Amino acid sequence: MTFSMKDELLARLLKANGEPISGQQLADDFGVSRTAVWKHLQALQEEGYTLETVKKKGYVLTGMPDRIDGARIQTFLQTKRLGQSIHHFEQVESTQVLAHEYVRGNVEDGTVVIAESQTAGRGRMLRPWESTAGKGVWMTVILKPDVPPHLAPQFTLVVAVAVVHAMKALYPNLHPEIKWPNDILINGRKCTGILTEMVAEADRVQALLIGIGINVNQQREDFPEELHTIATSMAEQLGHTIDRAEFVAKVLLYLEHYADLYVKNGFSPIKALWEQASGTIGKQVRATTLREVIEGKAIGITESGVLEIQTATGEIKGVYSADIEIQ
Ligand code: BT5
Repeated sequence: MTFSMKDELLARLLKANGEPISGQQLADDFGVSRTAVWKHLQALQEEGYTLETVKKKGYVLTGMPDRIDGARIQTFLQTKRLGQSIHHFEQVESTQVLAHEYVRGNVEDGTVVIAESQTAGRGRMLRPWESTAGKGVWMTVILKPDVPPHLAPQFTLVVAVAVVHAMKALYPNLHPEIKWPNDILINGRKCTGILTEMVAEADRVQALLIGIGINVNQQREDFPEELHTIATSMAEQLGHTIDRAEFVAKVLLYLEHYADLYVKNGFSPIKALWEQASGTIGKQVRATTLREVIEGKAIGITESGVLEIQTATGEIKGVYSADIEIQ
């Protein structure tokens, strides 16, 4: 674990579950002075955590801000690698940009960069990604799988399967569907976008930077006008807000599981799960690629994740990258 002292202290207070812990105890456990403990507790209070002092017994955590910092995620985390190092920020330009810097600094596999808000969140082809403060999951997961670069696009499909399964595991009433290749829709509206970027050598992936943007607790009025008819959030669909930290931990759990499954057993098991969760297969679609527009029925994906569309003439066309409209 590479968490800051403040995060570790917070994790400790969270785990105490309302039981007071003395300042001396904390100082001894962390091998620092009581003054140092006190300073970190002050910093936590400045971030919106509330602490009570129980006479002669110590500190109790009585309230938390709605944040997805490392310590809060850690209390729910069940992974071996993913999220063992979390870099949390109040506001960033884009977690993708920052993740590229971390990759240059050679961080460990599974490192997560996560922010409460992004000022220049981005989608594919540098399209803007709306990242309302404190309402979503805006994160980049750095993976270092031992695979050749041409397999990178398949990870987008692995991630989509993982997010759908995490949503269903915690909220069985949600019915998310994957729209090829990188969107998750609920009731026909976009709730999640995935952006897979890569740093690679000729024959080997050095790192995948998996950008995941999930609308979690926004209400209708939180979305800008232009997204009103196309976007939705989990809370809007469920009718109540959810604990973002718990949900992030679940996404990381499923992502670790399916990424490992993919590296070990190849694309077949993912393909089957993807097809089960897909809202694209069997539908009439219109695919806009950089070169052409293809209309027809989406009939499946290939072993390498390419979408197959059967046109009116019966011809089957493979689409590697496109924007899809479901008709
Ligand atoms: C995507 O692109 O869907 C990938 C989005 C990835 C965002 C994450 S957040 C963490 C990480 N850091 C980043 O800077 N990015 C990643 P694309 O398929 O190109 O879709 C972009 C389109 O989705 C936009 O043109 C809008 O129409 C729409 N859109 C923008 N923000 C949205 C939102 N919050 N919810 C739903 N739709 C949105």
